Amino acid sequence: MGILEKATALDRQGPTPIFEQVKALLDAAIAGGELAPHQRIPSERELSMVLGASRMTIRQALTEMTTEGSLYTRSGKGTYVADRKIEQPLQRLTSFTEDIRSRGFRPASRVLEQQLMPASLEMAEALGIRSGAEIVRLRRLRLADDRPLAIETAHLPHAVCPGLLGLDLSSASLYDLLATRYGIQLRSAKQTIEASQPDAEERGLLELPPAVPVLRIHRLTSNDQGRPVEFVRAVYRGDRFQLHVELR
Ligand code: 16G
Repeated sequence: MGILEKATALDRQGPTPIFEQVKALLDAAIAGGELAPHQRIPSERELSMVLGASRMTIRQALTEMTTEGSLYTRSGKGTYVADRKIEQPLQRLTSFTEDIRSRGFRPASRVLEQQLMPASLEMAEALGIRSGAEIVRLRRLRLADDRPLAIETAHLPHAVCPGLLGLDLSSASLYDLLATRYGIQLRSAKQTIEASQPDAEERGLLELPPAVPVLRIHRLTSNDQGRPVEFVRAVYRGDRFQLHVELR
């Protein structure tokens, strides 16, 4: 049964506010695939008529869903279903490839830059190597189902992964290569996350609609002996990415 035939599903006597019930109906239609990403949803007027709720109630539901990121509006054109968000679990150390696959998307990368270079003072301090020591710098645009999601710039001491740049980094997972080629067991990471505005290049690469912010994530990842192995600066699309953590 479609969303537009669910008028009877609203419970007018119960304790749940009507706008919450409208949200739940729309959420269920999105989760069930009846409303697909980028599909236009029925207008406020149509929803109000079919569901038998006031336009104000419908508007409240749509506004909240827009703020929460499950819908977006295009001025003068209506309200649309947003892309599903991709979650990164924060309890476990996972790779981009794992995160994307576990959400049912196909991961891929476009290598934007790869080079050997001397470690700057900042990089050397982060990685616990001497300044000027050779590091691998790998900048990749990370894609989920061919749509850009993040730009990640990783820095690794070349001594721990000699010859890394000779490998195909556009299809492989960096973490898989570190494990299988170099026997590196990544054990822990320190990560900082902040909201930010993208610069023009980032906006272009990420194909960001106007006014969408990004998450800047820095990660220092260490091996099973506690030695830093990678320092990453990443920029994730704020509208497609969610960080999840369970607090006890
Ligand atoms: C994650 C990591 C990144 C790492 C990458 C490896 C963040 C926030 N997270 O995206 O540090 O380099 O996974 O992914 O930067 P891969 O194994 O798929 O190449």
